[in-house]
Amino acid sequence: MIKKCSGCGVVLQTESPELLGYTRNIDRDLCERCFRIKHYGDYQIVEKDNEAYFNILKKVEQTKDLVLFVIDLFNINREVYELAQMIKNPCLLVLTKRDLFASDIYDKKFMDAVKDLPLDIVDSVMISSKNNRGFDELYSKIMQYKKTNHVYVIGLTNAGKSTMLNQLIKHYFNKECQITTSMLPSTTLDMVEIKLDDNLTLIDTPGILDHSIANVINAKDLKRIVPKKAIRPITYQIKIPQTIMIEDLLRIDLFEKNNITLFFSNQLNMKRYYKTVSFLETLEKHELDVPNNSDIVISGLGFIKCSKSCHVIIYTLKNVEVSIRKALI
Ligand SMILES: Nc1nc2c(ncn2[C@@H]2O[C@H](COP(=O)(O)OP(=O)(O)OP(=O)(O)O)[C@@H](O)[C@H]2O)c(=O)[nH]1
Ligand SMILES: [Mg+2]
Repeated sequence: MIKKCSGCGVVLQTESPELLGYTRNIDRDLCERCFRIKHYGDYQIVEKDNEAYFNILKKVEQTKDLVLFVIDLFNINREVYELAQMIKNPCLLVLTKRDLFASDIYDKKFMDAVKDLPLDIVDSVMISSKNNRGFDELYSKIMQYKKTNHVYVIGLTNAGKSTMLNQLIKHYFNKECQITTSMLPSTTLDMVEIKLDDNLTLIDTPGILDHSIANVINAKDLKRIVPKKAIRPITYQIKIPQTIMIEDLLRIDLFEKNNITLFFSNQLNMKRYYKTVSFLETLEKHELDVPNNSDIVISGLGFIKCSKSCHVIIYTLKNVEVSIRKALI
């Protein structure tokens, strides 16, 4: 009989320690990888392609079940739109990680930023799994909009899907749920079904792999990049051409008068140079023409708000998506 890991959904096996799903004892509920993440914080990166993911989306599409479309507020990028285009089911938008932004920012700003996603949006809700905010509303909206007994959770990898489900299940179904969560991408590897009662089964899915910086750096560096608390934005008045450096992760060359605001983890060091510099030129170069009141999003790392339209050159790590959107804040 096939048994799946209750942490990540992968099929358990006792044959090959080097392959996914390995456990020494098939009576256990967790694979070795989930066990090590949970008990030792020992993250193991998994190479995954999106093919298996597209098959999961096809399965979801064949149903008319409600989808909780989870969006990480810190990482609203072009790839969120790409994923949205693949979902035809009715969607309850769940904007998560609200704790990463100051509480005096109106929620409506965030809601407005995603209202044009190409989805069949039935409603939206703002949550923070870290602060346990918005869960009453989330629960009641799930109950209000679900049409069948099954509700799927979909989003980019690392969006916070599994953390949200664990919280929801703990508080509203009085069950200790043990889906594995981690700050590295590709934690959930296959569908994880949690049957709560005869009327509701919640189904976690692996996130689609995007081009976040989380895919290209190690766990130690990622710990500093991921903001731990509300970001204190830093505004620079640009009067003459200059460069702003964020450690060895990002170089921003600015040429025209402007006001720019940086939203990055406050654990990262930023430095401004008023002269020509030649740092990080082996990294990937992006030349951007940014419209006024727009953000440059460096996927997973943060974003830069530009008040006026401008030409900007960015150097950042290879395979990290750099995109432009209307200013979030
Ligand atoms: N600050 C903050 N961090 C969160 C929140 N929810 C989740 N996280 C963090 O985001 C990271 C990813 O969380 P997961 O729940 O594993 O994300 P996922 O969407 O299930 O990821 P995959 O399984 O890889 O697709 C973890 O480091 C979580 O602690 C939140 O509300 N606020
Ligand atoms: Mg997950």
